[in-house]
Amino acid sequence: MLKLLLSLILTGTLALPVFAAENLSFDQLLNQLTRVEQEIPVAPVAAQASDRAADGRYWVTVKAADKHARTRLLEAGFDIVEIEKGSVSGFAGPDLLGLLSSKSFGVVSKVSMADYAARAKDFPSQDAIYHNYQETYDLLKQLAAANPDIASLFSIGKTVEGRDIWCLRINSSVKGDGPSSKPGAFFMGNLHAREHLTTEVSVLLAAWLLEHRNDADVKKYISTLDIYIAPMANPDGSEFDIKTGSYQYYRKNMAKNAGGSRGVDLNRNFDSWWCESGASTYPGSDTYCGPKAFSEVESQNIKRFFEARRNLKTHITYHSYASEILYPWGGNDADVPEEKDKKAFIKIATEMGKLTNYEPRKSSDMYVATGDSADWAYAATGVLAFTFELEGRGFYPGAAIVKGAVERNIKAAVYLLSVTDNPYKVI
Ligand code: 0X9
Ligand code: ZN
Repeated sequence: MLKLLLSLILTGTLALPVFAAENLSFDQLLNQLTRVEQEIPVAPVAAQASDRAADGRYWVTVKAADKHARTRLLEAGFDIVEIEKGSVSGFAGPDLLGLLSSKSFGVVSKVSMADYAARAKDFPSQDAIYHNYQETYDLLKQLAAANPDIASLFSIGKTVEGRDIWCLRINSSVKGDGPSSKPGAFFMGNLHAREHLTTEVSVLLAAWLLEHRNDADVKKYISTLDIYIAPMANPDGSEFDIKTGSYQYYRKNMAKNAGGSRGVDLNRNFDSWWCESGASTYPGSDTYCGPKAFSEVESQNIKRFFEARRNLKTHITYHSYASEILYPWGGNDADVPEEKDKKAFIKIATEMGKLTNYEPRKSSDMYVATGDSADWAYAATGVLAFTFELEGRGFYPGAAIVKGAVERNIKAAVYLLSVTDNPYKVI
Protein backbone atom coordinates (compact mmCIF):
# COMPACT_ATOMS: atom_id res chain seq x y z
CA MET A 1 0.00 0.00 0.00
CA LEU A 2 2.79 2.43 0.90
CA LYS A 3 4.41 1.83 -2.43
CA LEU A 4 1.25 2.87 -4.20
CA LEU A 5 1.27 6.19 -2.42
CA LEU A 6 4.87 6.70 -3.30
CA SER A 7 4.38 5.80 -6.93
CA LEU A 8 1.29 7.97 -7.25
CA ILE A 9 3.12 10.90 -5.76
CA LEU A 10 6.16 10.28 -7.90
CA THR A 11 4.22 9.90 -11.11
CA GLY A 12 2.32 13.06 -10.30
CA THR A 13 -0.97 11.13 -10.39
CA LEU A 14 -1.65 12.25 -6.88
CA ALA A 15 -0.50 15.35 -5.11
CA LEU A 16 -1.46 14.22 -1.64
CA PRO A 17 -1.79 10.75 -0.19
CA VAL A 18 -5.56 10.35 -0.02
CA PHE A 19 -5.34 7.03 1.84
CA ALA A 20 -3.20 8.32 4.65
CA ALA A 21 -6.23 9.10 6.79
CA GLU A 22 -6.68 6.80 9.78
CA ASN A 23 -9.87 5.05 10.79
CA LEU A 24 -11.46 4.64 7.40
CA SER A 25 -15.01 3.36 7.42
CA PHE A 26 -15.92 0.13 5.65
CA ASP A 27 -17.45 2.12 2.79
CA GLN A 28 -14.33 4.22 2.51
CA LEU A 29 -12.21 1.07 2.50
CA LEU A 30 -14.37 -0.45 -0.20
CA ASN A 31 -14.53 2.77 -2.20
CA GLN A 32 -10.76 2.87 -2.20
CA LEU A 33 -10.87 -0.31 -4.20
CA THR A 34 -12.76 1.27 -7.08
CA ARG A 35 -10.96 4.60 -6.86
CA VAL A 36 -7.59 2.91 -7.03
CA GLU A 37 -8.67 0.99 -10.12
CA GLN A 38 -9.21 4.31 -11.90
CA GLU A 39 -6.15 6.10 -10.62
CA ILE A 40 -3.57 3.41 -10.50
CA PRO A 41 -0.66 3.51 -12.92
CA VAL A 42 -0.98 0.33 -14.98
CA ALA A 43 2.70 -0.43 -15.45
CA PRO A 44 3.88 -3.20 -13.15
CA VAL A 45 6.66 -2.41 -10.73
CA ALA A 46 9.32 -4.17 -12.75
CA ALA A 47 8.42 -2.16 -15.84
CA GLN A 48 8.36 1.08 -13.88
CA ALA A 49 11.73 0.24 -12.41
CA SER A 50 13.27 -0.52 -15.76
CA ASP A 51 11.83 2.73 -17.17
CA ARG A 52 13.50 4.59 -14.35
CA ALA A 53 16.66 2.56 -14.79
CA ALA A 54 16.59 3.51 -18.45
CA ASP A 55 16.58 7.22 -17.58
CA GLY A 56 19.58 6.51 -15.36
CA ARG A 57 18.04 7.65 -12.12
CA TYR A 58 19.01 6.51 -8.65
CA TRP A 59 17.41 6.41 -5.23
CA VAL A 60 19.74 8.71 -3.33
CA THR A 61 20.10 9.51 0.36
CA VAL A 62 21.77 12.84 1.13
CA LYS A 63 22.76 14.43 4.44
CA ALA A 64 20.40 17.21 5.50
CA ALA A 65 20.67 18.37 9.10
CA ASP A 66 17.65 20.67 9.15
CA LYS A 67 14.95 22.32 7.10
CA HIS A 68 17.40 24.88 5.71
CA ALA A 69 19.55 22.09 4.32
CA ARG A 70 16.41 20.51 2.85
CA THR A 71 15.50 23.81 1.21
CA ARG A 72 18.95 24.06 -0.35
CA LEU A 73 18.56 20.54 -1.74
CA LEU A 74 15.21 21.42 -3.27
CA GLU A 75 16.82 24.50 -4.83
CA ALA A 76 19.49 22.25 -6.30
CA GLY A 77 16.65 20.35 -7.98
CA PHE A 78 16.48 17.35 -5.64
CA ASP A 79 13.01 15.82 -5.39
CA ILE A 80 12.73 14.96 -1.68
CA VAL A 81 10.54 11.90 -1.17
CA GLU A 82 11.43 10.82 2.35
CA ILE A 83 12.75 12.82 5.28
CA GLU A 84 14.81 10.93 7.82
CA LYS A 85 16.69 12.18 10.87
CA GLY A 86 19.72 14.01 9.47
CA SER A 87 19.12 13.02 5.87
CA VAL A 88 16.64 12.95 3.03
CA SER A 89 16.05 10.48 0.20
CA GLY A 90 14.66 10.80 -3.27
CA PHE A 91 15.30 10.17 -6.92
CA ALA A 92 18.13 11.81 -8.82
CA GLY A 93 19.45 11.46 -12.34
CA PRO A 94 23.19 11.35 -13.17
CA ASP A 95 23.60 15.15 -13.53
CA LEU A 96 21.98 15.95 -10.22
CA LEU A 97 23.84 13.10 -8.58
CA GLY A 98 27.09 14.61 -9.85
CA LEU A 99 26.12 17.97 -8.42
CA LEU A 100 25.12 16.48 -5.07
CA SER A 101 28.40 14.56 -4.92
CA SER A 102 30.61 17.49 -5.86
CA LYS A 103 29.07 20.19 -3.71
CA SER A 104 28.89 20.21 0.05
CA PHE A 105 25.77 18.07 0.25
CA GLY A 106 27.14 14.70 1.35
CA VAL A 107 25.67 11.76 -0.53
CA VAL A 108 25.18 8.95 1.99
CA SER A 109 24.12 6.25 -0.46
CA LYS A 110 22.83 5.68 -3.96
CA VAL A 111 20.89 2.70 -5.26
CA SER A 112 20.05 1.93 -8.87
CA MET A 113 16.34 1.87 -9.69
CA ALA A 114 16.48 -1.87 -10.41
CA ASP A 115 17.93 -2.53 -6.96
CA TYR A 116 15.46 -0.09 -5.42
CA ALA A 117 12.50 -1.98 -6.91
CA ALA A 118 13.97 -5.30 -5.77
CA ARG A 119 14.05 -4.02 -2.19
CA ALA A 120 10.32 -3.45 -2.21
CA LYS A 121 8.52 -5.26 0.59
CA ASP A 122 4.98 -4.93 -0.55
CA PHE A 123 2.42 -5.84 -3.18
CA PRO A 124 3.16 -4.81 -6.75
CA SER A 125 1.83 -1.29 -7.23
CA GLN A 126 -1.16 -2.37 -9.32
CA ASP A 127 -2.30 -4.50 -6.34
CA ALA A 128 -1.38 -2.02 -3.64
CA ILE A 129 -4.90 -2.00 -2.24
CA TYR A 130 -4.25 -5.50 -0.87
CA HIS A 131 -3.28 -5.47 2.79
CA ASN A 132 0.15 -6.78 3.66
CA TYR A 133 0.87 -8.14 7.14
CA GLN A 134 1.48 -4.79 8.82
CA GLU A 135 -1.47 -3.17 7.10
CA THR A 136 -3.75 -6.05 8.07
CA TYR A 137 -2.57 -5.80 11.67
CA ASP A 138 -2.99 -2.02 11.65
CA LEU A 139 -6.54 -2.30 10.35
CA LEU A 140 -7.43 -4.98 12.90
CA LYS A 141 -5.98 -2.80 15.67
CA GLN A 142 -7.96 0.19 14.44
CA LEU A 143 -11.16 -1.85 14.36
CA ALA A 144 -10.62 -3.15 17.89
CA ALA A 145 -9.74 0.33 19.18
CA ALA A 146 -12.82 1.87 17.58
CA ASN A 147 -15.12 -0.79 19.07
CA PRO A 148 -13.63 -1.54 22.48
CA ASP A 149 -16.96 -2.69 23.93
CA ILE A 150 -17.35 -5.59 21.50
CA ALA A 151 -14.04 -6.18 19.71
CA SER A 152 -10.61 -7.29 20.82
CA LEU A 153 -7.46 -8.50 19.18
CA PHE A 154 -5.27 -11.37 20.26
CA SER A 155 -2.64 -13.65 18.80
CA ILE A 156 -3.43 -17.28 18.08
CA GLY A 157 0.30 -17.89 18.35
CA LYS A 158 3.58 -17.26 16.57
CA THR A 159 4.71 -18.44 13.17
CA VAL A 160 8.00 -20.18 12.46
CA GLU A 161 9.53 -16.77 11.68
CA GLY A 162 8.06 -15.21 14.80
CA ARG A 163 5.10 -13.27 13.43
CA ASP A 164 1.83 -13.27 15.32
CA ILE A 165 -1.25 -14.84 13.78
CA TRP A 166 -3.68 -12.09 14.69
CA CYS A 167 -7.31 -12.79 15.41
CA LEU A 168 -10.05 -10.22 15.88
CA ARG A 169 -12.77 -11.33 18.24
CA ILE A 170 -16.27 -9.86 18.24
CA ASN A 171 -18.06 -10.73 21.44
CA SER A 172 -20.20 -8.41 23.55
CA SER A 173 -19.18 -9.96 26.87
CA VAL A 174 -15.69 -11.49 26.64
CA LYS A 175 -12.48 -9.87 25.40
CA GLY A 176 -9.19 -11.41 24.32
CA ASP A 177 -8.82 -15.17 24.24
CA GLY A 178 -10.92 -16.09 27.29
CA PRO A 179 -13.64 -18.73 27.06
CA SER A 180 -17.22 -18.06 26.01
CA SER A 181 -20.27 -20.27 26.11
CA LYS A 182 -21.91 -18.45 23.22
CA PRO A 183 -22.04 -20.35 19.92
CA GLY A 184 -18.97 -19.44 17.91
CA ALA A 185 -18.01 -18.82 14.28
CA PHE A 186 -14.43 -18.71 13.04
CA PHE A 187 -13.36 -17.15 9.74
CA MET A 188 -9.77 -17.77 8.64
CA GLY A 189 -7.88 -16.41 5.62
CA ASN A 190 -4.58 -16.87 3.86
CA LEU A 191 -3.53 -20.34 5.04
CA HIS A 192 -1.98 -20.56 1.59
CA ALA A 193 0.48 -17.72 1.10
CA ARG A 194 -0.31 -16.62 -2.46
CA GLU A 195 -4.09 -16.56 -1.95
CA HIS A 196 -4.13 -12.91 -0.92
CA LEU A 197 -7.75 -12.29 -1.89
CA THR A 198 -8.67 -14.41 1.13
CA THR A 199 -7.03 -11.89 3.46
CA GLU A 200 -9.07 -9.09 1.91
CA VAL A 201 -12.34 -10.99 2.25
CA SER A 202 -11.60 -11.78 5.90
CA VAL A 203 -10.32 -8.42 7.05
CA LEU A 204 -13.05 -6.52 5.23
CA LEU A 205 -15.65 -8.85 6.71
CA ALA A 206 -14.38 -7.73 10.12
CA ALA A 207 -14.60 -4.08 9.08
CA TRP A 208 -18.11 -4.55 7.69
CA LEU A 209 -19.48 -6.34 10.76
CA LEU A 210 -18.21 -3.62 13.07
CA GLU A 211 -19.39 -0.84 10.81
CA HIS A 212 -22.84 -2.46 10.68
CA ARG A 213 -22.93 -3.32 14.36
CA ASN A 214 -26.23 -1.49 14.80
CA ASP A 215 -28.08 -3.21 11.96
CA ALA A 216 -30.77 -5.35 13.60
CA ASP A 217 -29.44 -8.73 12.41
CA VAL A 218 -25.74 -7.95 12.97
CA LYS A 219 -26.55 -6.53 16.38
CA LYS A 220 -28.23 -9.77 17.31
CA TYR A 221 -25.28 -11.89 16.12
CA ILE A 222 -22.83 -9.69 18.01
CA SER A 223 -24.77 -9.96 21.25
CA THR A 224 -25.44 -13.69 21.01
CA LEU A 225 -22.40 -15.16 19.24
CA ASP A 226 -18.65 -15.48 19.68
CA ILE A 227 -17.12 -14.40 16.37
CA TYR A 228 -13.45 -14.78 15.39
CA ILE A 229 -11.70 -13.53 12.27
CA ALA A 230 -8.05 -14.38 11.57
CA PRO A 231 -7.31 -12.90 8.13
CA MET A 232 -3.72 -14.19 7.86
CA ALA A 233 -3.09 -17.71 9.09
CA ASN A 234 0.23 -17.94 7.23
CA PRO A 235 1.73 -14.44 7.41
CA ASP A 236 5.32 -15.62 6.85
CA GLY A 237 4.44 -17.18 3.52
CA SER A 238 2.22 -14.26 2.59
CA GLU A 239 4.99 -11.72 3.22
CA PHE A 240 7.54 -13.90 1.41
CA ASP A 241 5.22 -14.00 -1.58
CA ILE A 242 5.27 -10.21 -1.98
CA LYS A 243 8.57 -9.10 -0.54
CA THR A 244 10.43 -8.58 -3.80
CA GLY A 245 7.63 -6.47 -5.25
CA SER A 246 6.73 -9.20 -7.72
CA TYR A 247 4.75 -12.28 -6.84
CA GLN A 248 6.55 -15.52 -6.03
CA TYR A 249 3.63 -17.94 -6.46
CA TYR A 250 4.47 -19.18 -2.98
CA ARG A 251 2.01 -21.49 -1.19
CA LYS A 252 3.58 -22.95 1.93
CA ASN A 253 4.83 -21.74 5.29
CA MET A 254 8.48 -20.75 5.75
CA ALA A 255 9.77 -23.81 7.64
CA LYS A 256 13.32 -24.84 6.79
CA ASN A 257 13.12 -28.40 5.57
CA ALA A 258 15.79 -31.05 5.89
CA GLY A 259 17.66 -30.91 2.60
CA GLY A 260 17.48 -27.15 2.29
CA SER A 261 14.07 -26.51 0.71
CA ARG A 262 11.51 -24.22 2.30
CA GLY A 263 7.99 -24.78 3.44
CA VAL A 264 5.29 -27.24 4.43
CA ASP A 265 1.82 -27.09 2.88
CA LEU A 266 -0.23 -26.15 5.93
CA ASN A 267 -3.35 -27.52 4.27
CA ARG A 268 -1.75 -30.96 4.21
CA ASN A 269 -0.27 -30.86 7.72
CA PHE A 270 -3.40 -31.46 9.82
CA ASP A 271 -4.04 -34.85 11.36
CA SER A 272 -6.85 -36.07 9.11
CA TRP A 273 -5.64 -39.15 7.20
CA TRP A 274 -2.34 -37.26 7.23
CA CYS A 275 -0.31 -37.61 4.04
CA GLU A 276 -2.31 -40.55 2.68
CA SER A 277 -3.51 -38.99 -0.58
CA GLY A 278 -3.18 -35.77 -2.57
CA ALA A 279 -0.08 -34.79 -0.62
CA SER A 280 3.63 -35.21 -1.17
CA THR A 281 6.38 -36.50 1.09
CA TYR A 282 8.98 -34.63 -0.97
CA PRO A 283 9.97 -31.49 0.97
CA GLY A 284 10.50 -29.41 -2.15
CA SER A 285 6.97 -30.03 -3.34
CA ASP A 286 4.18 -27.49 -3.04
CA THR A 287 1.96 -30.11 -1.39
CA TYR A 288 4.60 -31.31 1.09
CA CYS A 289 2.72 -32.63 4.13
CA GLY A 290 5.62 -32.08 6.54
CA PRO A 291 7.62 -34.65 8.53
CA LYS A 292 4.58 -35.53 10.66
CA ALA A 293 1.04 -34.36 11.30
CA PHE A 294 1.06 -31.01 13.08
CA SER A 295 4.79 -30.63 12.63
CA GLU A 296 4.25 -26.90 11.95
CA VAL A 297 3.75 -24.20 14.57
CA GLU A 298 1.06 -22.56 12.45
CA SER A 299 -1.08 -25.72 12.24
CA GLN A 300 -0.37 -26.40 15.94
CA ASN A 301 -1.66 -22.92 16.81
CA ILE A 302 -4.82 -23.42 14.77
CA LYS A 303 -5.32 -26.84 16.38
CA ARG A 304 -5.00 -25.35 19.86
CA PHE A 305 -7.35 -22.55 18.90
CA PHE A 306 -10.11 -24.98 17.89
CA GLU A 307 -9.53 -27.32 20.81
CA ALA A 308 -9.76 -24.49 23.33
CA ARG A 309 -13.07 -23.30 21.86
CA ARG A 310 -15.54 -26.12 21.86
CA ASN A 311 -18.28 -23.52 21.53
CA LEU A 312 -17.33 -23.09 17.85
CA LYS A 313 -20.20 -24.25 15.65
CA THR A 314 -19.28 -22.93 12.19
CA HIS A 315 -16.08 -22.21 10.33
CA ILE A 316 -14.91 -20.95 6.96
CA THR A 317 -11.33 -21.33 5.79
CA TYR A 318 -10.88 -19.08 2.76
CA HIS A 319 -8.78 -20.24 -0.17
CA SER A 320 -8.62 -19.28 -3.82
CA TYR A 321 -9.49 -19.88 -6.58
CA ALA A 322 -12.34 -21.97 -8.00
CA SER A 323 -15.64 -20.28 -7.02
CA GLU A 324 -16.59 -23.25 -4.89
CA ILE A 325 -17.89 -23.94 -1.40
CA LEU A 326 -16.52 -27.23 -0.17
CA TYR A 327 -17.63 -29.37 2.73
CA PRO A 328 -16.12 -32.58 4.22
CA TRP A 329 -14.76 -34.94 3.49
CA GLY A 330 -11.89 -33.70 1.41
CA GLY A 331 -9.51 -36.48 2.35
CA ASN A 332 -11.86 -39.34 1.63
CA ASP A 333 -14.45 -40.09 -1.04
CA ALA A 334 -17.03 -41.05 1.58
CA ASP A 335 -19.73 -38.75 2.86
CA VAL A 336 -19.47 -37.71 6.48
CA PRO A 337 -21.05 -40.50 8.55
CA GLU A 338 -23.45 -38.34 10.59
CA GLU A 339 -26.57 -37.91 8.48
CA LYS A 340 -27.60 -34.68 10.19
CA ASP A 341 -24.17 -33.17 9.61
CA LYS A 342 -24.25 -34.15 5.97
CA LYS A 343 -27.66 -32.55 5.53
CA ALA A 344 -26.58 -29.38 7.33
CA PHE A 345 -23.37 -29.17 5.27
CA ILE A 346 -25.28 -29.50 2.01
CA LYS A 347 -28.05 -27.08 2.96
CA ILE A 348 -25.74 -24.38 4.34
CA ALA A 349 -23.28 -24.72 1.43
CA THR A 350 -26.18 -24.48 -1.01
CA GLU A 351 -27.53 -21.31 0.62
CA MET A 352 -24.08 -19.72 0.70
CA GLY A 353 -23.66 -20.80 -2.92
CA LYS A 354 -26.76 -18.83 -3.90
CA LEU A 355 -25.37 -15.74 -2.20
CA THR A 356 -21.93 -15.96 -3.81
CA ASN A 357 -22.59 -17.70 -7.10
CA TYR A 358 -20.06 -20.29 -6.00
CA GLU A 359 -20.75 -23.97 -6.49
CA PRO A 360 -21.43 -26.08 -3.38
CA ARG A 361 -19.54 -29.35 -3.52
CA LYS A 362 -18.19 -32.15 -1.42
CA SER A 363 -14.52 -31.34 -1.04
CA SER A 364 -13.28 -34.71 -2.30
CA ASP A 365 -15.23 -34.16 -5.54
CA MET A 366 -12.67 -31.48 -6.30
CA TYR A 367 -9.88 -33.94 -5.48
CA VAL A 368 -9.04 -36.17 -2.57
CA ALA A 369 -6.36 -34.52 -0.47
CA THR A 370 -5.67 -35.49 3.11
CA GLY A 371 -4.48 -33.38 6.02
CA ASP A 372 -6.59 -30.32 5.27
CA SER A 373 -7.61 -28.01 8.07
CA ALA A 374 -11.38 -28.21 7.48
CA ASP A 375 -11.53 -32.02 7.61
CA TRP A 376 -9.49 -32.01 10.80
CA ALA A 377 -11.54 -29.26 12.47
CA TYR A 378 -14.80 -31.04 11.71
CA ALA A 379 -13.54 -34.48 12.75
CA ALA A 380 -11.85 -33.26 15.93
CA THR A 381 -14.37 -30.74 17.22
CA GLY A 382 -17.62 -31.19 15.29
CA VAL A 383 -17.52 -27.63 13.94
CA LEU A 384 -19.24 -27.36 10.56
CA ALA A 385 -16.17 -26.43 8.54
CA PHE A 386 -16.36 -25.10 5.00
CA THR A 387 -13.53 -24.42 2.59
CA PHE A 388 -14.29 -21.50 0.31
CA GLU A 389 -12.42 -21.34 -2.95
CA LEU A 390 -12.94 -17.71 -3.88
CA GLU A 391 -13.44 -16.45 -7.37
CA GLY A 392 -10.82 -15.26 -9.84
CA ARG A 393 -8.60 -16.48 -12.58
CA GLY A 394 -5.23 -17.20 -11.09
CA PHE A 395 -3.84 -16.52 -7.66
CA TYR A 396 -3.32 -12.85 -8.44
CA PRO A 397 -6.67 -11.70 -9.79
CA GLY A 398 -5.86 -8.02 -9.31
CA ALA A 399 -7.44 -5.10 -7.55
CA ALA A 400 -10.63 -5.01 -9.59
CA ILE A 401 -11.90 -8.31 -8.22
CA VAL A 402 -11.74 -7.39 -4.54
CA LYS A 403 -14.88 -5.30 -4.18
CA GLY A 404 -17.26 -7.89 -5.67
CA ALA A 405 -15.61 -10.77 -3.86
CA VAL A 406 -15.85 -8.96 -0.53
CA GLU A 407 -19.49 -8.01 -1.05
CA ARG A 408 -20.53 -11.50 -2.10
CA ASN A 409 -18.66 -13.16 0.73
CA ILE A 410 -20.04 -10.83 3.37
CA LYS A 411 -23.51 -12.07 2.40
CA ALA A 412 -22.42 -15.69 2.79
CA ALA A 413 -20.64 -15.01 6.08
CA VAL A 414 -23.68 -13.21 7.47
CA TYR A 415 -25.82 -16.16 6.45
CA LEU A 416 -23.41 -18.46 8.28
CA LEU A 417 -23.73 -16.26 11.37
CA SER A 418 -27.52 -16.52 11.07
CA VAL A 419 -27.32 -20.30 11.53
CA THR A 420 -24.42 -20.42 13.99
CA ASP A 421 -26.74 -20.46 17.03
CA ASN A 422 -27.94 -23.88 15.84
CA PRO A 423 -26.75 -24.98 12.40
CA TYR A 424 -29.11 -27.95 12.47
CA LYS A 425 -32.15 -25.70 12.36
CA VAL A 426 -31.72 -25.53 8.59
CA ILE A 427 -32.49 -29.23 8.02
O1 0X9 B 1 -5.58 -28.06 -2.29
C1 0X9 B 1 -5.99 -27.32 -1.39
O2 0X9 B 1 -5.48 -27.27 -0.28
C2 0X9 B 1 -7.21 -26.43 -1.66
N1 0X9 B 1 -7.13 -25.82 -2.95
S1 0X9 B 1 -6.05 -24.61 -3.20
O3 0X9 B 1 -6.04 -24.28 -4.59
N2 0X9 B 1 -6.54 -23.35 -2.41
O4 0X9 B 1 -4.79 -25.05 -2.71
C3 0X9 B 1 -8.45 -27.26 -1.65
C4 0X9 B 1 -8.74 -27.88 -0.35
C5 0X9 B 1 -9.93 -28.73 -0.44
N3 0X9 B 1 -9.70 -29.90 0.32
C6 0X9 B 1 -9.62 -31.14 -0.21
N4 0X9 B 1 -9.98 -31.42 -1.42
N5 0X9 B 1 -9.20 -32.04 0.63
ZN1 ZN C 1 -5.47 -22.67 -0.82
